[in-house]
Amino acid sequence: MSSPTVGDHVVSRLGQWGARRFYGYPGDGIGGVISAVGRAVEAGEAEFVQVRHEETAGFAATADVKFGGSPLGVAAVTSGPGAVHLLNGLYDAKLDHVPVVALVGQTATAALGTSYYQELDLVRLYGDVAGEFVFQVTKPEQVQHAIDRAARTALERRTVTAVILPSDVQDLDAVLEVPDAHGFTHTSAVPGSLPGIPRREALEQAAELLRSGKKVAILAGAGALGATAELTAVADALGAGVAKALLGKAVLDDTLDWVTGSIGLLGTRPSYDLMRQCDVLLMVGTTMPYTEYYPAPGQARAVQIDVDGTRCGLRYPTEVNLVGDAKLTLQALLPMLAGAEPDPGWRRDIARWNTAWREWGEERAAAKADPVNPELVVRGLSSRLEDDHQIAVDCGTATSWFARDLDLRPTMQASLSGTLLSMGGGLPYAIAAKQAHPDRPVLALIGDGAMQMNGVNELITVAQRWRSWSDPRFVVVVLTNRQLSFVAWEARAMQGEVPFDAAMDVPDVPYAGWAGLLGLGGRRLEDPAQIDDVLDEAFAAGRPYVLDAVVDPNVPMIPPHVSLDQLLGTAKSQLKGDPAAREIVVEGVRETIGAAARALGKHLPGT
Ligand SMILES: Cc1ncc(C[n+]2csc(CCOP(=O)(O)OP(=O)(O)O)c2C)c(N)n1
Ligand SMILES: [Mg+2]
Repeated sequence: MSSPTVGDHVVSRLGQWGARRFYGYPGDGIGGVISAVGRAVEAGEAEFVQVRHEETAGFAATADVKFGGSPLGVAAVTSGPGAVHLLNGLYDAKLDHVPVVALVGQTATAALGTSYYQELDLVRLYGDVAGEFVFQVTKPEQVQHAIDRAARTALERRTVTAVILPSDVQDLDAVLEVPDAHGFTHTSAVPGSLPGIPRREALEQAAELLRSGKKVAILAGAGALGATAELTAVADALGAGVAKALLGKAVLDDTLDWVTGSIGLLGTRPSYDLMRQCDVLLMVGTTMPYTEYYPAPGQARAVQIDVDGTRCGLRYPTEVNLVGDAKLTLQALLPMLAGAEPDPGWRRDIARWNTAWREWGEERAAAKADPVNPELVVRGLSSRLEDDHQIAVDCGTATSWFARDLDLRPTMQASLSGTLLSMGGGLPYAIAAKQAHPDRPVLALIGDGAMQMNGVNELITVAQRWRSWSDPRFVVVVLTNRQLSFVAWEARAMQGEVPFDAAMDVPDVPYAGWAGLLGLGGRRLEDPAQIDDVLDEAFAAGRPYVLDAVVDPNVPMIPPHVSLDQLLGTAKSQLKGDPAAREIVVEGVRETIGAAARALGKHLPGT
């Protein structure tokens, strides 16, 4: 074998960090690295997942880590346009605190600075997204420390780092042994120890505060995933109710009567009440940004657990901040909580709110719609999910129905672009979930706008790869409402505006037909009477399946606390002659206002 190149060194050193799956797209700017990945694939030491667009490589590298596949995500893309395309996917990782290393090609060193074709100032361009560490390699001796530092920084800071590689440098002979001489650095590819337990005094202070609560609320986020048993034990010891941020939705079973489900604008009314009526708040692994869904400032005494101390006290004025691993910290707290005396009526109230919310959910889903009610479709998915299902969700009304209508359990995994809230992540996430665990079934829930943004393209990747998955079950549910419905609702509710058709309407595309052309299964659902039939067919299919559900864009997304302002905004837009007004009024008076009022009635304290 010829001597290893810089590209080979990059790949093998990342392998030492456990990063062996490369999502990407080739180009001459990254040619030397791609060839090296090819050699590693041949040797059984790496995997290359070709996607259809560099942005989706970024989403998939992020999701691979979120679904527990790779410890560290890697995206490899070419210079110029490839580098620009990748950015959005990398921002998804950065905002959701996922470690990802970007390998980005660059113009050859001799041409750098000449306004060469595809030449961009990548150190500057990546200076924000990879602000913790972005480095342009110009000599083979730098590879070891560049990769070690990129990997370590990404892992320790849970962020994005970038290594930029001019094309000629990638093909130079590797320097695997850095000289033992002045000016050379020798680095380690051994990860740091994992985060641990906070100091005992801080734990005792937190325990004392938590024990003082009569009505304790817990807010659990992505950082709590994997700590189901500990979270349950602490919640039981405190008689607490638990609400979940979107990225932490799988941590506790949605059907437990002390779990109020999702929180925030897309969340549940019981989560809102839980926060607004508690006297003590425990936040675990979350910085859920919608501050109006926390207790009012001054209402509750609060403790926060987070691996990153810089995120403590960011959303609520906490009194004790425990910096440590969620599972270990909860474990350490548990014995200190003995003697807590929660109000016995608190969990009863929570259970009652949950019952009322569930009844309302059933009413909403059963409401007549044209042609199919999206909530009915999503509710139909719940009963069909397997214990080991992996669920990927896109940004749109799908996010709302996922938050409210899909019942998850801790054996499942679910994720989305949670903080960047980018459209177009759903299918790349679903593909990454399969690459992470090819033996587990996958469900993707995607709006038609998002499907048109990245989904129709990435379905090609599904067609390209599915035969390599040991379990081929991969159901894509497209919510075809021929509209960017989420933003149409935002325009109505937040601005009191009439949605502007030319901006909001999206073309009708036969997604199931497209799946058929690609050799995948699929069917369009237009008749609500066929929901069960089509769902059964989709979940039993022995190959990926696109369920193209034609749903009503006018089924209202009602915020959990139905603010009067928002209802008035909706009414104002209708008065201005919203073309959907007639349907919204027909459905809306009965559903939006009628059902909201019924639910509110059931929730009023003391009723
Ligand atoms: C990349 C990107 N562009 C625009 C938005 C703003 N946005 C949020 S939801 C949404 C509509 C999504 O439409 P669709 O996928 O059809 O789902 P629907 O809401 O209709 O169910 C838009 C445009 C975004 N979040 N991300
Ligand atoms: Mg839509």
